[in-house]
Amino acid sequence: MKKIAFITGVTGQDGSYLAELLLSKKYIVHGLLRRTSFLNLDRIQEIIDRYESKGLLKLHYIDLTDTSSITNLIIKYKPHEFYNLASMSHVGISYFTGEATLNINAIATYRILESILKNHKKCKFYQASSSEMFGSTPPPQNEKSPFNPQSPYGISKVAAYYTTRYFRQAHGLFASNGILFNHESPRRGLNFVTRKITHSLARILSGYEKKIYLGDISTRRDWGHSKDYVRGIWMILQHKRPEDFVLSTGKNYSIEDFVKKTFKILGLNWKKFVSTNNKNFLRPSEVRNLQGNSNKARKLLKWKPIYNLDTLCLDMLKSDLKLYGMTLEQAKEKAKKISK
Ligand code: NAP
Ligand code: F7E
Repeated sequence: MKKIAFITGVTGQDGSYLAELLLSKKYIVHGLLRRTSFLNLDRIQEIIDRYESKGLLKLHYIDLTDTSSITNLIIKYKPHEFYNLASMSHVGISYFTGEATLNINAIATYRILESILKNHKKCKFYQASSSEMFGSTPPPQNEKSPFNPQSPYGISKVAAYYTTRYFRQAHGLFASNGILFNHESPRRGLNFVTRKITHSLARILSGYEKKIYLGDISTRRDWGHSKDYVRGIWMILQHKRPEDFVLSTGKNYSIEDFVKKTFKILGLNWKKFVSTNNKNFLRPSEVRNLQGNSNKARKLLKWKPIYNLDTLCLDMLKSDLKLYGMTLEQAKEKAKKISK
């Protein structure tokens, strides 16, 4: 019998890669999405075209503030695995929408787990926890490091993390947290710093923009590739016991390092095109330094990332250049002209 997986956040970066991975492993995937005034299916259009008519991919509208919209689907389809990836995932925006962030990221996790407990206790549950929970705790951070969240987003993820542990410890659910450090890809949202840099650079070369306006570029992150991380997410639910795992590369770089690497690919002097400390992108409190220790996942799950920061940067830049009709070679030629 084919396994059935539910994915909230299937239209997002990780949800779309995870859906592809599970379909390649012969799962039946149910993508749970919210209603939007403008259909937002770009990241999953390819798998819709390939799998929906065969009944292997099914999409359902839900609302994370509406428990019965989720419960009805759990009762009807009895999933083997439930991946809770939906969230208000932008840390900077969470300072302006704290209450909604807690509702969607934390309370919805409680709603889903309570529904699983009442209706389908055998279902395994994955919670998309985040390195933002460590906040100001100095690196390296692992599963035992204390949480010191610095934003409504971080607070919401800590609450969801403990909710997941509570349903595991008190009620015996197979419920696991993946504590994932930053991971990016060509499918990353345009207002996260890495994608903003690669996408704006492609626009500069195409003549649509002159400069990239950034906030604090001295903060440091441990960046991996989403494709590597969704493989780890799946492995976490295949482990023999429900447990919490950090997924990270173990390397850390500043935002400035990411800018330099990206501009270097095209031989451009970044200082001419980047303006920093723009107040629109400064946060009331910052997470300054994240570097994960993922030894537990590497040992118990045999997970390890394939991409490093250079291959990640190149993948993202090439994809954004392609959006503007350019190959890497053509972009290098344009770069020579604009740097004169
Ligand atoms: P993403 O690209 O921003 O995707 C978020 C998904 O959540 C989208 O499908 C979005 O739907 C959905 N969503 C947001 N608000 C919702 C609501 N009110 N109701 C229903 N769906 C809603 O994020 P991601 O990078 O794939 O991250 C996946 C998960 O991992 C998130 O929970 C994130 O917080 C967590 N995480 C991410 C990272 C990272 O570095 N990427 C690291 C650690 C943890 P729309 O498409 O309609 O907006
Ligand atoms: O910021 C600085 C910013 O928004 C990274 C989410 O996936 O990872 C992500 O959260 C750093 C911060 O990601 C700009 O202040 C400078 O120090 O790309 P980001 P994030 O906040 O680390 C964690 C693990 C998650 O769980 C989240 O869901 O870059 N920065 N200038 C900027 N950031 C943005 N967005 N835009 C700027 O112009």
